Parts: sequence; structure tokens; C-alpha cells
Amino acid sequence: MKKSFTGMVLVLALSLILTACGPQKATLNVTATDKGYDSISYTVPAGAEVTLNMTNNGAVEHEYAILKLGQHVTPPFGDKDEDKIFWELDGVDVGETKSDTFTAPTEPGEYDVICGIPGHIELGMIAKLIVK
Ligand SMILES: [Cu+2]
Repeated sequence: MKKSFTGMVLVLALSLILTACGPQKATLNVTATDKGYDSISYTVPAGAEVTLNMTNNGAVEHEYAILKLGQHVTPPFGDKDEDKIFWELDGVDVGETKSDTFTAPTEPGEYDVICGIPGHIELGMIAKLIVK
């Protein structure tokens, strides 16, 4: 009994050390169609290293653009909106799953996600990234 308790303490201590060594990691699996994303909201931990895997089941190219906190796009998306983007996975071709990694914002909140391809916000390609 004493031995296993010591073992548990060691495992706990080791996991705390490992957690403190690097950023938290998270994975987002997203499917896009020509009518929108598969969810209206996606949640990631603040500051986490996030791997985004997006599959395009639509008939045209799509993207997943995260806007800066408090920024919104009034369609149509255009050059006026490029500065509002925090990070984006673009050029996801038809039938493709594309992956990339980004560091989630450290500030908790609800960040708008949009597809910046002309006409796609209007079709419903809008979601929220919830950072907490
Ligand atoms: Cu799109």
C-alpha cells in the first residue's frame, strides 16, 4: 500500500512537471460544406497549440479564418477585412483534408470564424471560436 502511494505521488509529480514544460495542445476537426461548417462553435484553451484539420466536403474551395477579438465582417468580405484576420487556414481544396497549427489567443472570448471566399459568409460560412 505504501509503495503504490509513493508511485502515485511520483506519477502525479511527473505529470505536473510535463504539463508545466510546454503549451497545452488541442486538436480541432472541422468539416466544411458549401453551406457552412459542421458546427456553429469550436472551443480551444487559451494559449494552446492547436492543430486544425479541415476536410472540405463541398464542391468549391473553402477556408477557416479566425478574426481578432471584437472584429466582425459585414459581407461581402473584401480587402477592408484582411487586417481583421488573426489566423487562417486557406486554400482547402475540394475533397481535401488540410492541416496546420496555430497558437490560440491568450485572451478568452468569442472570436468570429469566417470563410473569406466571395459569397461564402452569405451562404452561412460563419462560426465562433470560443477561447477559454
Ligand atoms: Cu467557403
